[in-house]
Amino acid sequence: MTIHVGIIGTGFIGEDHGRKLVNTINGSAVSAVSDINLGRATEVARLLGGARIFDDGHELIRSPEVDAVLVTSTGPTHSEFVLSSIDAGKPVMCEKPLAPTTPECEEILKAEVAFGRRLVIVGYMRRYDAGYRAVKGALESGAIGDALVLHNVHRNATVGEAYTSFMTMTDSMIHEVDTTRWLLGEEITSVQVIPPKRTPKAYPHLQDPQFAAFTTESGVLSTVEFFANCQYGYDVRCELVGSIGTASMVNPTVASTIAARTLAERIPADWRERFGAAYTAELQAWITGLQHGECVGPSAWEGYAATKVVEVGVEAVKSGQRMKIEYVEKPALYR
Ligand code: NAD
Ligand code: ISE
Repeated sequence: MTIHVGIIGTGFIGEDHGRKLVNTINGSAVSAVSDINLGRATEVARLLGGARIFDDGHELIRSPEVDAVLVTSTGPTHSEFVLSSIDAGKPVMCEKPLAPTTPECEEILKAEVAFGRRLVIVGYMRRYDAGYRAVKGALESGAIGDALVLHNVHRNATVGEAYTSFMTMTDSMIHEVDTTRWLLGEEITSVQVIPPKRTPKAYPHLQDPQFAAFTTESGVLSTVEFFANCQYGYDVRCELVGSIGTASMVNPTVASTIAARTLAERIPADWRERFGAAYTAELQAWITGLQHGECVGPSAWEGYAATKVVEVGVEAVKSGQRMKIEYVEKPALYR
């Protein structure tokens, strides 16, 4: 059975996911696209082999040509399209964040609970990355003992002028929030943000790098160094320190050359290169799940929890204080 996907938002990641759904993933086709930028929608529809173009994302969701919805538009538009998909009873994969605010996420939780079964997954693709899975495997096997400290590194080569110090939390560190929760299997209970010395390579309004410390229910400390303008490439990895050992991963080498008695390793340029295989695995798991009537991927609860932490994280950026995090009660659907 082929799952016909409709994509709302045909920017960078909409196009990237669309290409995978058409060329790489087994069991999927892209039947429809929508973007407020019609020129962009037209270009991507052509690249994807002639998907139908809808002026309005809600019309795309209601179309009988669409079995499942992929929301890859900008964050503030996510909740309306996820809610509309639930209303239509259609499975929906939403890129991070589920929504930028917790009231929007809570509305999605309520709508899905009222619907009675899971339809929503959120694009936290690192859960499908080989390195992160190996670190989780080491913890679960007992090889490193009890988790004590998680060190995370997240570096982008450069960011544009529109990128703000709050976005270090809401756009970038939100991934470490999700990986911390998923690796350790616990909720985050506090966040503190400490600004290090600034790089001269950032726009003056941006605190860069940014350093955060999260604590979890059992007291594990998870630190994140996020560096938006590290210049040298895209570098994302972590080390989990346990009571009898540690598990760590490398930023995968894209290619290496040996010449003039020098070994040079090329590292990824950006998230598309670094996490290409993880995006493919995430999309394949979603599509295969749908073929079997299952909703496979991080749930709307995971989306809510990540947004909750970064919402408090933004307050922690402002205050410099350690801020406590409290959640709404977890509905039975997600337990
Ligand atoms: P982008 O700006 O390249 O693309 C967003 C697209 O959405 C644009 O083409 C825009 O015109 C369109 N859009 C905006 N409002 C719309 C609406 N109401 N209806 C239809 N289309 C609309 O951004 P991007 O980098 O592709 O990011 C998109 C989303 O994916 C963001 O939420 C971002 O956080 C997420 N993202 C995730 C990862 C990841 O690693 N998982 C990486 C990059 C981006
Ligand atoms: C981007 O939106 C992503 O999600 C990338 O994975 C992340 O590395 C980057 O910092 C974000 O801007």
